[in-house]
Amino acid sequence: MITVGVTGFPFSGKTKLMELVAKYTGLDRIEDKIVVKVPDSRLQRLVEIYKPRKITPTEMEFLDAGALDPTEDKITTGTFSRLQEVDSMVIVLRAFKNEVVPFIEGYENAPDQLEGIMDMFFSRDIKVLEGRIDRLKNAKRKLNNIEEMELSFLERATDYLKRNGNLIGFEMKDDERKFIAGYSLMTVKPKVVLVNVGEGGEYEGKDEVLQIVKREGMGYDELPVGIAVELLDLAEDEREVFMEEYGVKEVAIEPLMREIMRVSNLMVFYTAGEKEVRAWEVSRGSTALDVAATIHTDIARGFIRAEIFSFDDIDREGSEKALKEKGLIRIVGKDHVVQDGDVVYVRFNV
Ligand SMILES: Nc1nc2c(ncn2[C@@H]2O[C@H](COP(=O)(O)OP(=O)(O)OP(=O)(O)O)[C@@H](O)[C@H]2O)c(=O)[nH]1
Ligand SMILES: [Mg+2]
Repeated sequence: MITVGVTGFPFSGKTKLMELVAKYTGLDRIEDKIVVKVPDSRLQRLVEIYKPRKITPTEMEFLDAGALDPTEDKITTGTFSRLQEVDSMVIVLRAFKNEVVPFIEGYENAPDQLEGIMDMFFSRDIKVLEGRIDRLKNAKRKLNNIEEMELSFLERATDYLKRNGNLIGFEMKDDERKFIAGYSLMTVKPKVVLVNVGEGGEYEGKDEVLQIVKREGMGYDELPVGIAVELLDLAEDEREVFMEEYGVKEVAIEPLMREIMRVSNLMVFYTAGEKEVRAWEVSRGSTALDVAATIHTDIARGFIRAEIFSFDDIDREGSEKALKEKGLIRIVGKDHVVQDGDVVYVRFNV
């Protein structure tokens, strides 16, 4: 299960977003951590075809990680330590009008908030990397080979980060990647920017926000979070009337979740039978063997071959039998690269 930390400036609507997530999942109160079953139309279609006894969607956990505030180091430090623990984050930017809710001075519009947050991430990461460099350099003993390797890597990474503001395009070997994972850097974590827009959906500085999003390789979504929470209480036909009136395009969190999956470089594959239809998440580019290991280590260990077909094929043909007759089920080995939406059956023996 992928975990998502919700953060942003104070009063940007982080708790409101948690309320929306809660409502969405049928919880009647807001909690700091909420697990959401990821809505999946492909999974629903497979259920129609297989009529399984059990249905298992993927899940996503949302955590309210708290505020990032350039004027309050202590609050920000607490938020960093919670963000360290999550796989990805949603950065909520405030673009709604509300006279009673104050802004932090100098951060009244969305692009300034986003640049402010990027600066906080950058400074914090430089501090983490330089702290580690100091510790290694000041060790009162001879460094072992791995530590020597780490030190030279740290110096290169810090230099690159200082020059580029992020580590996009920084070349790493596989064992260096492990170092990076250990530091839990904010600049490296997959991020989706969620602009909390007000009525009408327009906001100042959208072009700049989109530019920063592109530069930093982040995902993007916009949602009138406050209004969406209220609209979810209405019956569907009533809701549509109000959506039109308020100029609201979307009250659902699916697009946000899709963006989180995309920037996290994840895709979904399925296993399907009479017993269970299940969705699984794996990294893009995973092989049949990776997929087998996701299902069960024993299945990977005893891997013989995998039988694979695409969702689109079974969606069109309507049954596995039809796929067999048309030769649309492929038999593949360990190294075959699985695609998003593939349905996989692994043959194994233990
Ligand atoms: N008009 C309007 N008000 C909103 C919206 N979203 C949040 N608010 C209000 O703004 C205030 C702050 O919202 P929260 O969701 O508590 O913000 P937060 O980011 O959790 O704030 P902290 O946890 O204090 O950092 C509350 O009074 C909300 O009711 C919105 O979309 N529109
Ligand atoms: Mg809050």
